[in-house]
Amino acid sequence: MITLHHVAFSRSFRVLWLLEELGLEFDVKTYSIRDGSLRDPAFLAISPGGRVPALQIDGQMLFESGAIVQWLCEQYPKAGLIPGVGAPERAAFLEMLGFAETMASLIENLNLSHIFLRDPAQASPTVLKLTTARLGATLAGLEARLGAQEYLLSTGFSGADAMMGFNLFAAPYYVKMDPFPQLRAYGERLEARPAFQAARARDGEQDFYTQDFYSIPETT
Ligand SMILES: N[C@@H](CCC(=O)N[C@@H](CS)C(=O)NCC(=O)O)C(=O)O
Repeated sequence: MITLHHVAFSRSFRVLWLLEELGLEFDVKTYSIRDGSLRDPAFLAISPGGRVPALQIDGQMLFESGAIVQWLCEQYPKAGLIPGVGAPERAAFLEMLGFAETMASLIENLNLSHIFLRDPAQASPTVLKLTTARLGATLAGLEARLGAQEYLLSTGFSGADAMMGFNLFAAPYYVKMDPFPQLRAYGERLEARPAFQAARARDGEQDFYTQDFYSIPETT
């Protein structure tokens, strides 16, 4: 019995998608980010920071998307979604798990400032500008790193793509993707995967972004 604790269009999508890639059967328990349910003591007992994803599997409860992605890929080695210890691209896989969170933490800060602050006008335009530039720099770095490669690893699709891929669907709310043609093509490649489509069908509708793009407010 596998249960994913999930918020629509959040980092728990990474695990939802990976579970589909692995062809596993699982239940999804969906939460709202706004109604306090992630701060309920019952949920905090599952995920101490009150964050999703959390995954109940084989009698264990796991949290942190990077750890869950690595654990699942290692638990189901026949799927070939992780280079083994000593394999040439093992380090690149681990780097990409971490880099995905470097990028996601910038998106999270922008979400907090633009969307979740009670009065978004209170957000510092200087900090917004800096955070947006830092997000753009991570995208530029990823664009250069990916080059003409189809997926993050030269060996093909891996758990690192499920980890990173989610960011590419959230970053465009804050950064124009025109300067990143490789990332746009990569995002389309990811979206075309049957497991991605199956995960999208189970994801649910996000209820926090109300605009297609959030600009940095003008400083006076
Ligand atoms: N590093 C954690 C971050 C998880 C995280 O912050 N998830 C967000 C959704 S994207 C969340 O649960 N936010 C709820 C909150 O901050 O209250 C991971 O990768 O699992």
